Amino acid sequence: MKKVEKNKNNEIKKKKSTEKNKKDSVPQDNIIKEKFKALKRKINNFIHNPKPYFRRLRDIIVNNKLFVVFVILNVLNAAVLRAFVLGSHTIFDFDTILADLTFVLLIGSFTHLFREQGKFIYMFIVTVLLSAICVINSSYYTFYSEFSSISQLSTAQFITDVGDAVVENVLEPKDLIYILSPIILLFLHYVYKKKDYKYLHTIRRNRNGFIGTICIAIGTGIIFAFTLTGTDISRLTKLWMRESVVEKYGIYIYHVNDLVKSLEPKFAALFGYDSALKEFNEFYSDVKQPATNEFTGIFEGKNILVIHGESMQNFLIGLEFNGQEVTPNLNKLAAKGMYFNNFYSQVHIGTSSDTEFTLNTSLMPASIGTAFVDYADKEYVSIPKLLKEKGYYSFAMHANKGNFWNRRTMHLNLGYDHLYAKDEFVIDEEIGLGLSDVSFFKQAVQKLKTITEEHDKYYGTFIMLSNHTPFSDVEKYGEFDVDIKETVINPETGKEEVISHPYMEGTKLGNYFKSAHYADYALGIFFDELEKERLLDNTVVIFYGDHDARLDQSEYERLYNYDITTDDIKDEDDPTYIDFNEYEYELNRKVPFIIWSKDSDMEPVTYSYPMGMYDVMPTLGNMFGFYNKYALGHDIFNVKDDNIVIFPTGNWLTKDLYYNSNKEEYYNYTFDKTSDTPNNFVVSQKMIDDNNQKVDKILAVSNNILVYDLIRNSKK
Ligand code: GP9
Ligand code: MN
Repeated sequence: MKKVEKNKNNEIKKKKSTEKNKKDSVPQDNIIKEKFKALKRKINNFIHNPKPYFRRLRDIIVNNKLFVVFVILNVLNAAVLRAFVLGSHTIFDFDTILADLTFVLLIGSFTHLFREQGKFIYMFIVTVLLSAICVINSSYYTFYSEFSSISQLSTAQFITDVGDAVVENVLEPKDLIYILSPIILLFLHYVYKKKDYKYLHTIRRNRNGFIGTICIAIGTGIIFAFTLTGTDISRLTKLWMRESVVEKYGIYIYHVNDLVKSLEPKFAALFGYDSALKEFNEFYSDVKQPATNEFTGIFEGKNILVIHGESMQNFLIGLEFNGQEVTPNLNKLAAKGMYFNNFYSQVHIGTSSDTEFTLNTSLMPASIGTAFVDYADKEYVSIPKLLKEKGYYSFAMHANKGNFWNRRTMHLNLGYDHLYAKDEFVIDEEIGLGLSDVSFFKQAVQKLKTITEEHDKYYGTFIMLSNHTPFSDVEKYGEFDVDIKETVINPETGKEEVISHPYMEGTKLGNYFKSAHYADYALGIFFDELEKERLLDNTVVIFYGDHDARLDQSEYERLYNYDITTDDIKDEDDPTYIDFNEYEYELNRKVPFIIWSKDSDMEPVTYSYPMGMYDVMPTLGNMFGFYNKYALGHDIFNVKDDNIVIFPTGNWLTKDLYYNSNKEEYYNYTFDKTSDTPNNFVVSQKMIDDNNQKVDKILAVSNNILVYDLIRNSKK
């Protein structure tokens, strides 16, 4: 059977080649004219009698069964991912389905160029890869509220280090449904194969199939292109709002685009450098050192002790269970210092390292990759460098490996004199990712004693570790009850007894409270030891939460809507039901920022100015007497309520609204949710447009500093 077919093919081939020779003798433009005529005839025929064409289409579909299944499965996977991550309404987004279809058809078209089983193998490999993209993004989004990026390949080592955290905290059954696609494809391959080979249309290479599929893809691509707005195109090119790129273009095109963008830094010197430098020079041309204020120079010459509070969110402050504070020591610090309760960490995928970067440079995190890993060789103006000019010794202590987040290299580049990492600590008690915070702080104080003997002034950062997701080392955190205890009179005995309502015990959020309580306990020990060693004298303590705990929005439902009378979640119709919507969730990700000095006569004040990590450097600069011209944030005491906090996603926040640039909508977060008066807060479109422009500019200038090394290169 096979042999006969082969002979037939040879005959066909021969025939074709003689036809080709004939054609070669005809002038070229005549051939084109003929082809046009034929096409016109076909279109006319189609208009007057479309039936045979539809019949033909049906035949093509039937004869390409497995290819059709391949296309449907991969388009479906992308739609399911959107539905899970961006909301069920996105599953039927016709434009995005077209985009996915275009991509799958394009990549699938090569199937026709393979022979026999090669066709199936190609489709299978593509499906495995595309499903893997869905699995990775599904779980990655849960963890980082962001789509993954190819640039994270360079940060993969850190992801493996926190790997257990990812698996335990993130990988859920919903992340694995995409694996069904390759399984279905494999199954159908065997089912169809048993019957005949028709499912592959032909076992030969099929050039027409290849060209035909590409033509269909071009058709769907053109229809999709008609749905694009200017904003859609700009988002694709800038890639700061990955979410909106996925929502419009689908996960596959997003990843192709991301791949291209990831390669961009490598070609930076070749493309766009001149315009980036021009924009940079214009942006900084009229930047002047800001005016002085009541805080100018108040801490000049004092030691700076910075505490990097791993995953410490602001809502922990003041939170109690059964009259017990979750963070009593932090509460005390907030009560006696300058406490900023509307402060955001502005991190991107570099989490801890992004916070350290933004705090020390007042620049935004990298839009692709991370500053600490991918841009560690660029020049930055930083707190340690500026303090060095004033005679300070700068160091950081962290009981994790020194190369985690590339700290060893990047800290040096930022001007730190020394990183006391894991190798300089005795690992005598482990919690979560490594050395317990209690042991870390005890050992750190001893090191600090030596440092103060050897150096006049210091800027030291103490990076905590224990309160890191997945918060599962519960038995090591010590006792802290997160269920509700109630004292009742037993009707039978008439005696008082304590009953327990199942509130947060056993939940991820409940475990986070226990973990945070432990970290706070460690902080208490740190302060006691510092005091004992008289290391708080002439010293300013700065505390910040480095980013949120990366817990799912759904985790908060029980916290805010638990009904003690029914031991269940309140009904949404209940008047006391708290709508912890996506905006409340975003706002709740804020972290505490506290400045306190034992020997300052400053009044303790709580400030609610909108403030971001990028405002820390200018604010401290004013207090300690250093200035960074390239800072993108502001001294908070100069801008106060007029500040804007921008996020790497392009979202931003002002004193009363949070703007989601993907959805192009704002949320007024200052309205009184308990009042009956509707929230009729209105802002002008001009204000939104102006802020969007400002945010775009700041993100572009910041990212270009990293990509094109503009601080260094602008001096040339
Ligand atoms: C690792 C620690 C945690 O050393 O700082 O990093 P994170 O996972 O929070 O970015
Ligand atoms: Mn962190």
